[in-house]
Amino acid sequence: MGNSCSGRREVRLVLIGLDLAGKTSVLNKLKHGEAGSTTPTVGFNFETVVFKNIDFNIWDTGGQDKIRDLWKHYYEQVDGIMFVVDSADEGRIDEARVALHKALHDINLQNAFVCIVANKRDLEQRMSMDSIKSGLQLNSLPENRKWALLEVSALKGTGLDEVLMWTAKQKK
Ligand SMILES: Nc1nc2c(ncn2[C@@H]2O[C@H](COP(=O)(O)OP(=O)(O)OP(=O)(O)O)[C@@H](O)[C@H]2O)c(=O)[nH]1
Ligand SMILES: [Mg+2]
Repeated sequence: MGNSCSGRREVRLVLIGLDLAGKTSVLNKLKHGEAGSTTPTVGFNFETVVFKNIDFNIWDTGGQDKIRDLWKHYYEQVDGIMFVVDSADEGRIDEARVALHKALHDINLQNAFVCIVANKRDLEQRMSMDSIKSGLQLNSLPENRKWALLEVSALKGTGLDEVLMWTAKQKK
């Protein structure tokens, strides 16, 4: 209500994905224009990123195996998730798939949209987008799930505007 009165829109998002995927780097790049140097996230980070007059309220979680269980505490309060994948980590694409599908089965994410963010596209050893799509079994997502697979580089900043614009479109 407050949003419509002030003419401002809000999109609430949570960044999830395996450790080292680049979640914090994505958030840093969006907020500060630099991916910067990061350390593994243990608690969480929160930033409001303003883009095209929309407030993107973004939580960044830790992806290490032992703390992935914490992701679910954010699900109830978000409109959608950004699942970040390291495009160059073919060895862990199966692990990423399991984590993604587990999240999407959570009761609190049944109406959430999911933006799968293929990060580190600047790296030469990146997987093809088709391999990522099949590795994550995105074709098996149910018809009613709003999803997109988008390529970015948090390091270079490429593709990030498209990610924000896509999420804003789903919120409408
Ligand atoms: N080449 C390249 N490296 C990146 C990119 N994004 C992140 N990295 C590197 O990947 C490593 C992990 O980045 P983080 O942002 O800390 O990863 P994270 O997903 O937040 O990791 P956790 O907090 O442990 O879950 C760091 O060394 C980053 O510099 C990218 O777009 N390109
Ligand atoms: Mg992090």
